[in-house]
Amino acid sequence: MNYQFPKDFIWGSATAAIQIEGAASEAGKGPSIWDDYCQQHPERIFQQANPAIACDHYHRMPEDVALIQQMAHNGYRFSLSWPRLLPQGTGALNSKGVAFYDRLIDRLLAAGIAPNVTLYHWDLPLALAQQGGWGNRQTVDHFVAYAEHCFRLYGDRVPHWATINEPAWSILNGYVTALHPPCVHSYKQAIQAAHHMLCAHALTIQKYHQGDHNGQIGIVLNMSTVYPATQSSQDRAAAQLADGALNRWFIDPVLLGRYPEDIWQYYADWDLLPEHSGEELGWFTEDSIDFIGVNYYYPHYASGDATTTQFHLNTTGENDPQQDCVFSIKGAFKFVKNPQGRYTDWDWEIYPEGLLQLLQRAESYRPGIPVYVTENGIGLQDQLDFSPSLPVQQHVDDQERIDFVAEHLKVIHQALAEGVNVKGYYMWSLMDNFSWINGYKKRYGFLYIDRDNNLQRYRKKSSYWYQSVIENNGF
Ligand code: BGP
Repeated sequence: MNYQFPKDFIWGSATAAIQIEGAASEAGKGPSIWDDYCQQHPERIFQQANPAIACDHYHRMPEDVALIQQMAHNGYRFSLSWPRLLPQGTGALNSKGVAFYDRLIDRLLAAGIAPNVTLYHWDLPLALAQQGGWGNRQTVDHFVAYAEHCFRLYGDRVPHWATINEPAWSILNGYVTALHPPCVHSYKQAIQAAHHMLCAHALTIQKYHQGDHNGQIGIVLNMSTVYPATQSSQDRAAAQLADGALNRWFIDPVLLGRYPEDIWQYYADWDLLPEHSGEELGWFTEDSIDFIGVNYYYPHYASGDATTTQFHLNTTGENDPQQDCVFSIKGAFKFVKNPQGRYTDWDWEIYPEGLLQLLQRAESYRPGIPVYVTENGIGLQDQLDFSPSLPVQQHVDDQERIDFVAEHLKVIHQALAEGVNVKGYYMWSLMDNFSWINGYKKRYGFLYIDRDNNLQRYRKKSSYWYQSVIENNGF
């Protein structure tokens, strides 16, 4: 069968500033919470990697844009580094940071590549983190002021903006599992910080629309599908709770203008409701966002049999059952594996149908809303192979990535056929990058980054395949 896509479909890939830029303390950039965390706690990052150099994209940007162009992308999603633009998170702009993104946007546009810009992909300025970060109500105002700078500087050239990348995942790891900075274990603080993030989102959307810009603005959510582990009433209730806490608590305010009632009541019973949430809910108006970005990697299976609180992420890629991911909140829910599932070496299930259901869900929230798949990809242990018998296209043979992307594009095609307004696909990621606590071993890119040889870029087999998909607008 042939999978043809709409004529204006955006084909791209995605990155995030802290994961690729490097130049962490150069050219006036201030430290972010991640720079600091990796310096203070190298033992918590696989093989003690840190984002100080990352892919050195800050210095190699022209080469990288040329590669994106070679790969025929018509879109590219990246994030602005808040501490590169505002080293203290607030105050005076850093002119070198401003100029860097000016050059990047101009180069992309000159190459016919539409920028899709995320304002916040987790690199909170350290100065703000030290004042309480997202737990502090003032961070909301600082974020909105930062966003206004960005709209004024780049608003005339950027067609798509996203406020925040995956608020749920960022709050969950920062304040519940404590696997990401600020490494807090507190449901109360998690829900307060999430509320502040959502307020920052809502106020930023208002500012953008008041500014009468030509582009569109949305948010990027990781609406991971949650299934009950079994059909028992206990597991079904667990799935409802997990879906409410991880998905609906974020989607409902953004798309419906209110928090979900069942989870509101659950948090009220545990005295977890965020301060000021009543008066601020009016900010989440129903017509607030212009599009929704969805990131999808794998689904969840919830069980109600959660007798301990425990969290673990497989960061080694050893495919070792001892290393399996663990997520369990005592008395609430735990996630379990799908016994029939196909899993990557990092214990992430490959399940394209989950993406289909997620796209259908976005449509059911607001029929016709434009949806972009803003991230979808697979971490692999790709290898360079320069055997003379191999053509250049096969120096990194990542057939598994081709299969993964093709399977997911097929379900996007199906969603389109069902009438979901999917407007584009950004593969995660343009290049192998700093994969948070997984360090550099988990490779996601179309471009292989040779960390043993001056960060040389090599196109992987998947990048040639994806180029042909783009050139044919299908496969
Ligand atoms: C998403 C993040 C990305 C990216 C991806 C893969 O949640 O938005 O920044 O890193 O996950 O995750 P990881 O690198 O942890 O494997």
